[in-house]
Amino acid sequence: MNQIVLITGASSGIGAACARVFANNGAKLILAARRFEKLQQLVKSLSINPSQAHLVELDVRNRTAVESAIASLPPQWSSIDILVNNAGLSRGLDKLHEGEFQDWEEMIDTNIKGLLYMTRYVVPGMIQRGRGHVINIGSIAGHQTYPGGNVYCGTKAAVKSISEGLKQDLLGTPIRVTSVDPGLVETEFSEVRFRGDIERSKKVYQGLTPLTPDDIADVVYFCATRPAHVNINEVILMPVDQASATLVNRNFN
Ligand code: NDP
Ligand code: 8X3
Repeated sequence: MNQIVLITGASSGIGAACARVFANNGAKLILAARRFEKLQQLVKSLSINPSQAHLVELDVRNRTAVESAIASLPPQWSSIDILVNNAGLSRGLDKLHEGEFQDWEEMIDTNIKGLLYMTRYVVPGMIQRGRGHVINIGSIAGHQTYPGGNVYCGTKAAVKSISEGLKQDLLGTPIRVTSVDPGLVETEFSEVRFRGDIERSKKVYQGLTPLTPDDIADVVYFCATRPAHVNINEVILMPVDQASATLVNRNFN
C-alpha cells in the first residue's frame, strides 16, 4: 500500500494496532496523540524505516493546534490518503443527573469536536486531490445506550450521524467514509474511564473473550483496501460473548 495514513490516538489500543497493520502493509504513517513518547515507542516496535512514519504531538480538542498540525505537515506528508479518526475516551459511568461537568466536556470535546476538527482540516485536501477515505471509530455505544453511558453514548451517536452526514456531503466526489463500530475491546479504554482504577477496569472484560485492538485494525484495513468504487459505510463488530451493549455472556468457571 503506497498511501499516507493519518491515525489519531495512535499511542494506545486500537490506534496503535491500526498503525501496526498499515505499517506491515507498506503505508506511510502520520501518528498523532498527546503522549509523544508512546508514539516514539510504537514506531521503534514496528519493523519500519523511520522515514515511513511522521509523529505529531497533538491534542485533538485544540482546534488551532489541529489546524496548524495539518497546515505545517512537510510537503512529502501533506497528501493524506486515509484519515483514521480514532482518538476518543469515556469518563465515568455516573447517572446523568449526578455527572461531572468536566467529564462531559472531555468526552464531547474529544469524541465529537476533535473528530470534526480533524475532518474539517483534512477533507478539503482530499477533495482537491480527488482521492481519500475517512474512517471514524464509532462504537456499539452509538447504536444502543447503556445505563450510565449517557454522554459517552451520546458522543458515539453523534459520530454515527456525522459519518452519515459526511458521506452525504461528499456524494459526487470519490472520497469514501466508513464508520467502524466495535463492542467490547480490551485496551486502556476502561482504565481511562475509571481514572486508573485497574481492578474495576479488569472486571469489564472478565469472564468473556473480548475483541483485541488487532481485531478492529484488521477491519479498518479491510475497509481501506476495497476497490475504489466500494464504500463500506458501517461495520458493527462484537465479541461472540456479546449480543448488545447490555447483553454479555460471562463464564467464571
Ligand atoms: P485507549 O485508551 O487505549 O486509546 C485511546 C487513544 O486516544 C489514545 O491513544 C489516546 O492518546 C487518544 N486520545 C485521547 N484523547 C485524545 C486527545 N485529546 N487528543 C489526541 N488523542 C487523544 O482506547 P481505545 O483504543 O479503546 O479507544 C480508541 C477509540 O475506540 C475511541 O474512540 C473509543 O471510544 C473507541 N472504542 C473503544 C472500544 C473499547 O471497548 N475499547 C469500543 C468501541 C469504540 P493520548 O492519551 O496519548 O493522547
Ligand atoms: C466502547 C464500548 O460498550 O464499553 O465504546 O461503551 S462500550
